[in-house]
Amino acid sequence: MTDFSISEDLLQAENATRKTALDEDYAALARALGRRGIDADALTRKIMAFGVAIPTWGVGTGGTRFARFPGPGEPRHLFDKLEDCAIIHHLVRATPTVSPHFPWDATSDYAALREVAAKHGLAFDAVNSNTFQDQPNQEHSYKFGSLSHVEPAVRAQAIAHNIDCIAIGRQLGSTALTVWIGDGSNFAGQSNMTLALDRYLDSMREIYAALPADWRVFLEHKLYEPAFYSSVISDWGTSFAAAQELGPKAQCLVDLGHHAPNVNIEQIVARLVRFGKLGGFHFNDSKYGDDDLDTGSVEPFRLFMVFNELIDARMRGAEGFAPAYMLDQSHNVTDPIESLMQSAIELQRAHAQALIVDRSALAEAQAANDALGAHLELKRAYTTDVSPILAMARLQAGGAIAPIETYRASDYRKHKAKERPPVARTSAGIV
Ligand SMILES: [Mn+2]
Repeated sequence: MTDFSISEDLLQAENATRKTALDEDYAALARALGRRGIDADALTRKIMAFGVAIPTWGVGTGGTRFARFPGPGEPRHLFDKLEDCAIIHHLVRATPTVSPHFPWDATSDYAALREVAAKHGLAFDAVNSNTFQDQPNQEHSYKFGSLSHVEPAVRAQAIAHNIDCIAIGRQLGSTALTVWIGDGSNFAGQSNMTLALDRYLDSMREIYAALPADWRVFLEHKLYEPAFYSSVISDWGTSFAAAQELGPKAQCLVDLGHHAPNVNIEQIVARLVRFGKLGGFHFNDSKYGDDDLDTGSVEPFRLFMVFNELIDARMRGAEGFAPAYMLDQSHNVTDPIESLMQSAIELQRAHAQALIVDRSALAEAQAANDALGAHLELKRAYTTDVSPILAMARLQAGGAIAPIETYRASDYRKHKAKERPPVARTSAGIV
C-alpha cells in the first residue's frame, strides 16, 4: 500500500478557489503599504525566506501530568513523524527543518534517516538531548539530577549522552545541540545551589569540548518544573553567565513559556542580542506557566514585540546575531498538524508586522521622548492585517493559500488513521 499524501491536484484545486480573492486583497494591501513606502513584493520575498523548525515530538498529541488523549492516525515512529512534518511544510512552506530529540528519535541508521528526510524536502535543525527522564536499561537514574548530580557517575552518563547526541547530529547535518535539564531541588536545603551550578558548568565544559568547530550549544533555561523549589538553570541571567563561561559556541535559548508570569521577554531578547548570546527560540504561548499552548494564541502582541527586537537587531547588523527558530508546543486538544501549521503562520505574521515598522519614525519619536508617538508606530504595524502577504508567500513558494482548509479537505488524518493502527505509546514531551 502506498502511503497517502496530499496530491498536487487537490492543492491546485483548493488554491484555484481562493486565488481571485487573494489577488484582490493583496493588491489592496500593496497599495496601502505603498503609501507608507513599503514594497509588498519585497516583503513577500522576505516572508518566503523565513523558516522555523518543527520538533519531532510536536506532531504527536501531547498531554499533561494527568492524562494524554491520543488522536487518530498518530505517528508511530520517526518516519511517520517526518511524513507529517513534510505535509506541514508542503502546505505552509515555512517549516523546512525538523528538530530531533534523543533518545525518543533513536534509530539504527542515521544516514538513511537523513536521506528519507531529504526526500521529504526536510533537513535537520538543532538536536535535543534528554537527561530529564530515565530510559530502559539505563545504568544510573536522573531522579536527583543529571549534569549537576552529586554523583560523578551520573554526571558522566549524562555527559556521554550529550556527546552521543552531537555524534548523531553530525550524521544528520545538524550544527547545534540544545541542552535543557530538569535538575534542581524540591525542598529548601535539599541542594547546595552554588555547588550544583559548579557541577553543571564542569559537565557542560566537557560537552562543549566535544562540539565540532561549526557547532553551537544552546542552553535552555526554565524557571521551575520538574523542580519546584529551585532550578539549576532557572533564568536568562544564569543561562547567560553559564554561556559566557563556556565560550563563544555557547548561547542562550529562549523558550517563551519558561519565565515568571509577566516577565518582559522581549527585553530579555534585547539583552541577549546585545551580548551576542541569543542562540534561538522555542516558540509557544502561555497564560499561566509553561503551558506550551500554540504560538500566538494567547499573547500575539508579545510575539510581535519579540520579533520587533529581532528585526531591530538584524537591521542594526548586531554582531553574532543568527538565532535558530523552533516551535515547542504540546497539542492536547487539536490535530497537531493543524496547530503547527497555524503556529508557523503566526510566526510569519509577527515577522511581517515587525518588518513594516517604520524604524526611522520610531527612532525619531524615541529621540523626542514622544512616548505615545513611538507606541503608535508599533501599533500601526501590529494592527496591519498582513494575511494576504503571508498567503501570497505560501502560494509563490508552492504551498496552500489556506493550509488548514486544504489539509481538512484532503482527509489526510482519516487516511493516516487507517494506515497507522493505534500503538500503546508514541513519544511526546513537554519541554
Ligand atoms: Mn523548550
